[in-house]
Amino acid sequence: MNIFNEKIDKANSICILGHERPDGDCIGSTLAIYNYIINKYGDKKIVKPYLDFFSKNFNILPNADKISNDTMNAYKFDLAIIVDSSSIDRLSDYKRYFEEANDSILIDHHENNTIPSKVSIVFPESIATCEVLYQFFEKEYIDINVAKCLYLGIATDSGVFRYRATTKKTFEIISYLVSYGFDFTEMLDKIVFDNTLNQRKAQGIAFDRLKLICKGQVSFSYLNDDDMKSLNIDKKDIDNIIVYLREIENIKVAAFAYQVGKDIYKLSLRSKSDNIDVAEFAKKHEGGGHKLASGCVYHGSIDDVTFNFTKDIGDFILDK
Ligand SMILES: [Mn+2]
Repeated sequence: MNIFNEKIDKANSICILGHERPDGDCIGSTLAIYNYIINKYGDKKIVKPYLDFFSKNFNILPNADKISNDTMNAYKFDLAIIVDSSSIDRLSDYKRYFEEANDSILIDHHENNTIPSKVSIVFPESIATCEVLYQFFEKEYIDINVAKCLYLGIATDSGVFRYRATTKKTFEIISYLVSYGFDFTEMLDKIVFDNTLNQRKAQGIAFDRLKLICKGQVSFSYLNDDDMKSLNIDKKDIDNIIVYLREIENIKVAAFAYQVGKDIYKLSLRSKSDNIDVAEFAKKHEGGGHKLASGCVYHGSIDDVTFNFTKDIGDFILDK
């Protein structure tokens, strides 16, 4: 029995925690573990997954309705399993469940993970936490429900199997998972590709304002509070805009600003060049993230933000 299964075996009560604003890999990992434990132990253990609110599109995943956003449960769990989270702050209000648990195990793929878990399983070369998890699951307890969750996590974190960290091993795992015979096309459409009409309209506004700055090396656009109010959408509805801003020829960096308060904008950043580490840039501007994907904060009107960001990112990529 590997350490992951040993920890689960010993614990009578288990909470599963992920990062704030959970993405497909985070939700997929959380539910894969939940379904796996249920398959293996039935109702013999208390298992509680906790995550922030997420898009209702994920509700097609098996047992998504078991995920709670209660941050006030006074219960102390035997074991906290943390997935896909690189630092303690990213656990947001659920970190107390981790801190109060007797034991903990972290499963992740973020390099330089700083979570002080009793056991840490971090494989930075893996495209997704779900890819790491697959290697620790006992095959006989993987069923179609677990397979769907693992598939979704790997598909979303790999940009549907196109990012560089997608490997032969990724496809071997996927080949095994699809053998369970679920409709992955429908799942990808519902969770990854389908947009609401107003999401498409928001993208339209962002495309309309899209410009190339820094001599064509950086794409930039924004949405403000009024845009989001008029379309009745919020932050999670505009997550994917940065993906489209990245898909422009000859750019090195894509940037998308969205208003989060009076004179405050958050910027999502994507690098298309291995030489440009946007996490390094973000750290100088109240943010952080990965080398190729990060986020930061700018203050002022959108004209101030545009002006200052153009100057800062221009200086940053100058010698790269
Ligand atoms: Mn991930």
